[in-house]
Amino acid sequence: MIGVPSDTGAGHRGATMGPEALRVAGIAGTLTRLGLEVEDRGNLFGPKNPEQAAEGGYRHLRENVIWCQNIQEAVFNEINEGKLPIMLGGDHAMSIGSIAAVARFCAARKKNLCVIWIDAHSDFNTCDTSPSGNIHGMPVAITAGLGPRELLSLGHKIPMVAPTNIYQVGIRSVDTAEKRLVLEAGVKAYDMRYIDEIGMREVMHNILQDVKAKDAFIHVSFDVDSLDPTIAPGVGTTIPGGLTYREAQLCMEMIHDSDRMISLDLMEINPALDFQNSTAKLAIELAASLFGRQILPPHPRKPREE
Ligand SMILES: [Mn+2]
Repeated sequence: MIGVPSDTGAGHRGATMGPEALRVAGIAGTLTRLGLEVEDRGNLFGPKNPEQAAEGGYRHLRENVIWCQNIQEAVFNEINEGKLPIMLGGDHAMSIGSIAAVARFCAARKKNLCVIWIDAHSDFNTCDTSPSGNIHGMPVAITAGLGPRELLSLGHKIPMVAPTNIYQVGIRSVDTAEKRLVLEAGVKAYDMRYIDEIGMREVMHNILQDVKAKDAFIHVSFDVDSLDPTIAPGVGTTIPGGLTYREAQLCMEMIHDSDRMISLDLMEINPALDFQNSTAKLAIELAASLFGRQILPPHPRKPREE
């Protein structure tokens, strides 16, 4: 576990407290009880939030670059030693750093990488489409090759990940100009209507079949704002109509069953907006499923085929 106490990419302050909220809610104990060996590397250091307005279309570009460089280095070192890095966020711009590291790792091993991006937002803005300039609305575009040179160059190549290897789950808020970019890039976005109509099981089945066909590793980038705000109030950008508790659990359980996850981001937990740390606690419940916690052992008539 690598704590990343940054909110330099966000519009609201407070995600800086996310890593500690996850620790206080007991993430290490929960994972240890699943039989995992857990090491907490503490928090990375990075620039403070200068609370400046956007410059040239970006807020805090320089600060975000430094944070993401530090993350890239730390995550790469861990994954290269055979560990499974978990980034405790922190705002979602920080995933540019973790994905840069994981993509580099996969490229060196000639393995494909797929990213499962669980989020209310597409996070596919550029400086031309973003209404705010907040970089946490841009990380998918940047990993897919659209964005400022300073952040693109953190990757081993441009794009870090082929857009068609990015799968989004839970989407329900896409800015007007951003929609065209998402469609043009070929990102596989499963929005809430899609989930409503065909169900989480079918969505995840489709995604994981695709990943299997590519024989890829999976990086999971989980923004807690994907969850319905009634169960996850502690986020800066609540959007109604999000994933239910069971939809989110099934998503995580199925990713675990694929046995392909090599790294995880737990992002955008904002204790300043939370109620009794409930959002961090919920994130840990979901992380437990990602790491194999099961309600019961697989049923003999299991509907859990790959
Ligand atoms: Mn996000």
